Amino acid sequence: MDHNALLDVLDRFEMRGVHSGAAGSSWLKASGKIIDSVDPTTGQVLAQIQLAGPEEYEKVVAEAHEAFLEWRMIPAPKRGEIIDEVTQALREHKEDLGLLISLEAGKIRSEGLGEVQEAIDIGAFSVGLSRQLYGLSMHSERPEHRMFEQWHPLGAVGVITSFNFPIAVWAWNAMIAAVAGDSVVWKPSSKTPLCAIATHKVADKVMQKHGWGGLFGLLIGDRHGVGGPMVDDVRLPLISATGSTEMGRSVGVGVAKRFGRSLLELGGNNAVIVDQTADQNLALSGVLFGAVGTAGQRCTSTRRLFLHESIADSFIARLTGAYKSLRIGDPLLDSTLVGPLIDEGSVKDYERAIRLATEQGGEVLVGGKRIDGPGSFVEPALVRVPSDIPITKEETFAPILYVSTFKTLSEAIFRQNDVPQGLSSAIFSDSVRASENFLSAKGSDCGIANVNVGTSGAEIGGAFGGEKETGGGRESGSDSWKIYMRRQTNTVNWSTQMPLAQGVKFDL
Ligand code: UN1
Repeated sequence: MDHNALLDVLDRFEMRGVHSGAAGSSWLKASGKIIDSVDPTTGQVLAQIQLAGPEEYEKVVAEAHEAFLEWRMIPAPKRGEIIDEVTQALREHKEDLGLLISLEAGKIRSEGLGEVQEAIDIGAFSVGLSRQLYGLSMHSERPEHRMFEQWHPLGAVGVITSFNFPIAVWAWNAMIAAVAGDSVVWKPSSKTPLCAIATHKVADKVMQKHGWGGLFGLLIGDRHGVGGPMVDDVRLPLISATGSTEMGRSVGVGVAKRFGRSLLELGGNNAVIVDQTADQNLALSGVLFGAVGTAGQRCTSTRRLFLHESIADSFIARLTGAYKSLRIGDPLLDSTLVGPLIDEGSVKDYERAIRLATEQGGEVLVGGKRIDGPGSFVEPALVRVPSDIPITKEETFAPILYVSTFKTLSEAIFRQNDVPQGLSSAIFSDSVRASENFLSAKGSDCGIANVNVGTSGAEIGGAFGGEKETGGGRESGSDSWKIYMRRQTNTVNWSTQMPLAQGVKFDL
């Protein structure tokens, strides 16, 4: 597959040249600065995007708010029917959207397609959900009274997404928000603007057809023009933000100041424990995909590996062999397993972490260098560490795996939890006792804990997110929809009396 020949995907989405980064009910003339969308494989500029400025911000948010006021009164199953069509449109564009993810985010072909599939899956989930936004009913303590709760739409939802899942994480939020009766204002990463523009075009075409242009707004901009104003804007009762812990801290504090809700999905520092009973073939593939898949640029990527001392040497030998045979290169080639990092900043972060790990006593077993030539390529690194040295407590968004040994399961669990982040975790074990210990209240402290399944690649059906500096939010499946709605408790008195709760008397 010739990399350059694939650039005509940009024509299919009409994205050559300079493109505006602001869309409400129609594309707006943007007034901010112009940025480049860069192909991380070649360093070539794919297109340019003019960022949204304050005027476009105002227009898009006002339109989303107006659209919400109408959309909230459409019955949820009818909203679901429209989202069903959006999902179908994503299916029809799966190839092209997947290609674009490979071009702009550098994911290998199968992961680019997998990400679009994840967006399709959450669409299908949301359609079903549109008939299941259930509230409970309670038995009132007063005679002839009825108590129940209902879930109402919340408002326009601000969605801030990161470069590493440039389409799926928008879909996690937007599909559920839409069936819940909310509108959406999307601020994508300015590292992957084309993925956002194309996705917006696909979804918006369906929305326009039904007269709902403006329900999904798009604002590609910086912190000054878009991010900051979103955080402060009371017309956005929920801000759902994915990205670094540093970003999440400022979003969380800012939104809390105005008593808004935030849904934060921030950094992870995910570990795998392999015990002495583990099926080592399973463990090897789970660790390999977790650590080097997506070039280590998932929130869920495996960053730490704890091996039982009795199996450590043989496992490390096999893992080292696997690392040596990784095919690194153009993500569009079918044979490639590891694509580039997103940009030079990420390469620098990788180099810094390798340097610090070495200074702190780690030994690089394989990889550890940037690869010369065009593009932001590095060799996935396996670093043996003598203990939990400081660098192992940080999330570096790159393929670096810190390996160490343990003697007892409780030691391994303690060390796994002994980091500021709490997103994903896994144990490879054939022992029921060890696995259940790992999943118990005194086990993993993460939002995701797996047995014989790696740390990354979660399905959409479960709630996704984590504890501590990961931010505490849950999005995607299970009952994550509740944060996109407001709960109302209702009591109806159908008697001819006015009894008070708790037996209080207040008669004249
Ligand atoms: C992310 O990296 O922000 O579980 C999301 C996974 C994917 C989602 C990752 N389904 O790895």
